[in-house]
Amino acid sequence: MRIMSRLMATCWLLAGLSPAAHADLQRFVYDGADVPPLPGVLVRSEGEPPTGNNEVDSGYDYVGDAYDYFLEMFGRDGWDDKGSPVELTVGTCLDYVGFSCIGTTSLVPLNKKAGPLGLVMGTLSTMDDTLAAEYAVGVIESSSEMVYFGETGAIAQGYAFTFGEVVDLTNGVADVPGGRWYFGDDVFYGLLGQVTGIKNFIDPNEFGDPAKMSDPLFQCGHLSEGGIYANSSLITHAFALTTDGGAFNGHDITGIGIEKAGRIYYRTVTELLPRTATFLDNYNAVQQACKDLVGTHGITQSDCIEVKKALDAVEMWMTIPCAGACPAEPLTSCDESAPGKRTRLTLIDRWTSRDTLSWDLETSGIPIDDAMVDPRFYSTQAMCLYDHSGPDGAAVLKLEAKANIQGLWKPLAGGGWSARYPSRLPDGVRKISLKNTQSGTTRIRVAAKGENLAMPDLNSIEGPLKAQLFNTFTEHCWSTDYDTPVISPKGDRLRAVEIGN
Ligand SMILES: [Ca+2]
Ligand SMILES: [Ca+2]
Ligand SMILES: [Ca+2]
Repeated sequence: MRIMSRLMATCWLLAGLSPAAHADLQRFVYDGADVPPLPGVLVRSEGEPPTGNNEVDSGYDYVGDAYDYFLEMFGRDGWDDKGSPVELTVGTCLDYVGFSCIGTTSLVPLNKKAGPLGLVMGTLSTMDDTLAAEYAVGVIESSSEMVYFGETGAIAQGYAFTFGEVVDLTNGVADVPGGRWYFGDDVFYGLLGQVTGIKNFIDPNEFGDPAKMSDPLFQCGHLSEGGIYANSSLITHAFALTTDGGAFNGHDITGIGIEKAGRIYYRTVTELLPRTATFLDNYNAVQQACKDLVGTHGITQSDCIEVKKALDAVEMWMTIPCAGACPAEPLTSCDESAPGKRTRLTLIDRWTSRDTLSWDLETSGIPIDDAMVDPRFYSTQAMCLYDHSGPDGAAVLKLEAKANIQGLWKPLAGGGWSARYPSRLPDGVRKISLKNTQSGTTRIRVAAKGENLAMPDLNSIEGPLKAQLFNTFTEHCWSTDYDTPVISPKGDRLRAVEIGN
């Protein structure tokens, strides 16, 4: 029936009250004290009077607030725009997913087929921003295909946080003084009597989150849940700067207000972002969304200039700084071609969209699952080519192609991993596989193509060529030295073959 799709594991608490009038909304609130199993005991259905239980009643109201925001601003018919109901479980311990009583989660129906959106709020964690963020997960999942891993996951999570706080700031339910742009603020004010939360949109560093792409706090390598939450602050920071304005990183931004900003970001996340969105895609898509909306709802060309400034301020255009860059010097002690096995490297330098790299290697090195860990959660593979065109024949990195979108990796039946990438990904990697063969060897294949593949001038290649694949997490590598690469007379094709010894 449902799958757990999101976990927002943090702690928060307490509640307020909000008005309610929601024509087609169907809410079912459950007391989760005795769960599992979900959803718990039904305690309040749509249209029924308050129960007197503060969490039940405020949760009921906050679902209404989230619903109303998306309805009133965008005409959205419920979380999935198909009028499907919302089942809210409050006051539960989420132990069934392995953590405590203080997380929240959103349960989107399997395959996003029509059905209730399940929102599960840990004990005392039912607040307007946290609940609206989980509701926004349903909105995002039902209207975009974004994978929830790595860079794309951080973007998706950033939008969920953003709309959680937008609902909080616009629902008419007063927040703690000074709580603007704090996520989870009501919870902690209740607990500690001071303004804090788990995220600060306008000052991400307060909670150890990066404020811009080049921030040392940007999380690399382990781009799993933790990295997704931290790096999502690029989205939330840009949104806060767009809304309120401010000076950051050399940019002076004039705020355009929360309504316009919300409209632009909503269009971006529901209409424009691709399945494997990068921060660069988001940089372009947010600006496109603004352009699309000029002339509506008071949005102007000059608003779009401020929107762009906020994106520039957080360096949204950059390639993530941790995408498994090739080392400046080639690695040593890599697995090499097995005796008698042929290994091939082909480079084609045509007009940009036809640039091609292909490399294969069969090695009797360590089994693949010892050489790398689950790439859906950890690491990047970087394909690196070095020649010897440096001073005194020193090695120079000539080509780098990274396979760094975790969500696209799939385990192979016989052990190992493969990933197929759509076109236009950074660095142009299209297909990569690392698998165990039946004869006990490991076969590596990398294929890259297209305008994003940074093909070097083949005529500039000097000396033996070294091809390496590098795993950024385990630092394991596979390598071949091609002593005699052959370059075509026109300089548009390089072929190199070696046989392992
Ligand atoms: Ca609040
Ligand atoms: Ca509020
Ligand atoms: Ca808040």
